[in-house]
Amino acid sequence: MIISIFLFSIFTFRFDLVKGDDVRKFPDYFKFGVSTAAHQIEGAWNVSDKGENIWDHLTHTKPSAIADGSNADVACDSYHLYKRDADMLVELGVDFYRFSISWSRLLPNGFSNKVSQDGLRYYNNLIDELLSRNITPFATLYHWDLPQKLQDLGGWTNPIIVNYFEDYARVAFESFGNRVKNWITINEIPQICTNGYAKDIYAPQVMSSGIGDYLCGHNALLSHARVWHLYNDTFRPTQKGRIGITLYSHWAEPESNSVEDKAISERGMQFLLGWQAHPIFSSEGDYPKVLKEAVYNRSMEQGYSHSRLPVFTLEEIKYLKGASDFLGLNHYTSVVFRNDNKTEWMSQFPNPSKERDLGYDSYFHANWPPTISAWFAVNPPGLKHLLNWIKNEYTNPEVIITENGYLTRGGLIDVDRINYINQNLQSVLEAILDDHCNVTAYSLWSLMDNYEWNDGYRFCFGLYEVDFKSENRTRRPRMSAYVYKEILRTRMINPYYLPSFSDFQYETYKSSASILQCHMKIFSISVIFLLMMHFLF
Ligand code: GBH
Repeated sequence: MIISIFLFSIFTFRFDLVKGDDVRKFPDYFKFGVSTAAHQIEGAWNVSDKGENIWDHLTHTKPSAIADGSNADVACDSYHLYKRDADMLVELGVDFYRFSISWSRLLPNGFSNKVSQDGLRYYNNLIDELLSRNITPFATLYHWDLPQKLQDLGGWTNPIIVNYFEDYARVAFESFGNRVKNWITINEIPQICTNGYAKDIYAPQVMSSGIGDYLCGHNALLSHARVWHLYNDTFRPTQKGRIGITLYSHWAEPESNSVEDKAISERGMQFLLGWQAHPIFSSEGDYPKVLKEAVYNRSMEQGYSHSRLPVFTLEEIKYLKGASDFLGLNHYTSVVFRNDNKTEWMSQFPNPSKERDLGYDSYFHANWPPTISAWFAVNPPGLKHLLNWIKNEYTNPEVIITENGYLTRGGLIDVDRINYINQNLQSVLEAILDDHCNVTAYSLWSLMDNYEWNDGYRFCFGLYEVDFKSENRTRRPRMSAYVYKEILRTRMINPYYLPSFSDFQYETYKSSASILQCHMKIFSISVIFLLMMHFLF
C-alpha cells in the first residue's frame, strides 16, 4: 500500500519539467492575444440605426442556410457586454484584443455620407475600455459582414467596391486611428470569395464558381492595397500605426518525400496561399505563375475568350507589391493533395471551379486526429512547415498569427483544446527559435464561443464558454483559459500544466455539473489505481 501511494504521488506530481537553462521561451517582443469578429459576437443587429449586412440578410431570409437555423441577432451580446469581455481579457492577461468593426454599424447605408453616432459611440467605448485596461486594440475592418446595400450592387465582384471600402476605412482611421495603432484590412479572401461567391455556403451565396470567386479575390486584393496606401500616405505620418491583411491557409503536406509529391504540395500552396499572398508579398508581384497558367489554359479549353482569373495591370502589380506591413495568418489544419484526379471526387465541384483548376483531390492524413468538423484535422507540425514556407517564399516577412484555435461541442473541461494550443504554440516556438521565422504575435480564436457562421452555435471555439440560453449570455472560463493564461504568464509551454483545482473550481464549481463529473472521474480513477497498485505489490 505504501509503495502504491508512493507510485501514485509520483504519477500525479506536477513537477516542472521545463526548468533549467534550456528553457524555451517566447522572445520578449512576442505578443499574445485573442480574436473575435463583430458579427459573431456583437448581436444588437438592428439597434439604433445599424444597417443590414449580408449575414443578417441571409439568416433572416433563409435560415436553412445555417446548420441550426440560428442567426446572430443577439449572439454574445457584446454590444452590451463589452465590459465583461474586457474583464476576460484582463483575466487571461493578453497583450492585445483582435476584434472587428461592423461596416454597417458605423456606416448604416454602407456609404460614408452617413456615419452612425451610435456606431461611433460603441467602438469608442470599446477602444477606450481596452486602453484603460492596458490592452492593445487590434482592429479588423472587414470580417465578412458586408452592408447589404453594397451587395445589392454586386458586393466584392463589383470593382467599385474599392472606392467604397476606402471611404469606410477613412472614416475608421479618422474616428479611431488616434487610439488604434494596429489594423487589419480584410480577413481571409478564400472564405469571403470561395464560400461567398462560388458556393452556397457563406453570404451572399452567389454561385459563380470559377469566375465570381476569382473576381472577388481580385477586387479584395485591390481594396486592401487601396486602404494600405491610404493609411500609408495619409494617416501613418500622424497616427504612426501599422496595417496589414489577414490571409487564410492550410498547410499542404506532401504525400511523401518524393520529388513529384513535393511538387504537388508546392503547386497546392500556390493555389491556396499564393493566390492571396503572391501579389503583395513576393518580390515579383502578381498572381503565382502556376495559377495564372492553369486558369488561363483551362479557360481557353472551356471556350472563354480570356482567363477567368482577372489580370492585373503593370501599375496594379506595382501598387500591390509590398502593400502590407505584416502578413496576418489564420491557420487551423493541414491537407494532403493528390494528383489522382478521380472523377467522383471532382464531380462534387462545379465546372468551372478553383478546385478543378487545381485538379487535385485532397484528404487528411490518417495520423492526424479528426475533430468534430469535416474541414478540420489536427496536425500541429503543419503550422511550422507553413511558417517556413512563408519565410522562404516571401523573404521572411513579419507574420502575425491572427487566428488559430480548436472547436468542441462545449463543456468546460477541454483537454483537446489544451493539447491543440500547446502543440500549435510549440510549433510556432520552434519556427521562431530554430528556423528564425519572423513571427511576432499569436492570437487565439476565440476569446469566447460565438456565432460560427453557417455552423450556427453548434461548435464552440471559445476559451470562455457562453451560455446562449441565458439572458445575460453568461461567460465562464474553460480549463483552456487557465492554460493559455499560464502560457502568457510564463511565456513558455508546459504540456504538463493543468490548472490547480482551486483556480478552476472557484469559477466553475457552483454553476457547472461537468466539473463535478470531472472530480468524480478523477476520484474513481484514483481509487482504481490505488487498488491496482495494492494488488500488484
Ligand atoms: C476562421 O476561418 C474565421 O475567420 C472565423 O470567423 C471563424 O469563426 C473561424 O475560422 C472558425 O471556423 O468552408 O465549407 O468548410 C477559418 C476558415 C472557416 C474554414 C469555416 C472552414 C468551414 C465551412 N474556416 N470553414 S467550409
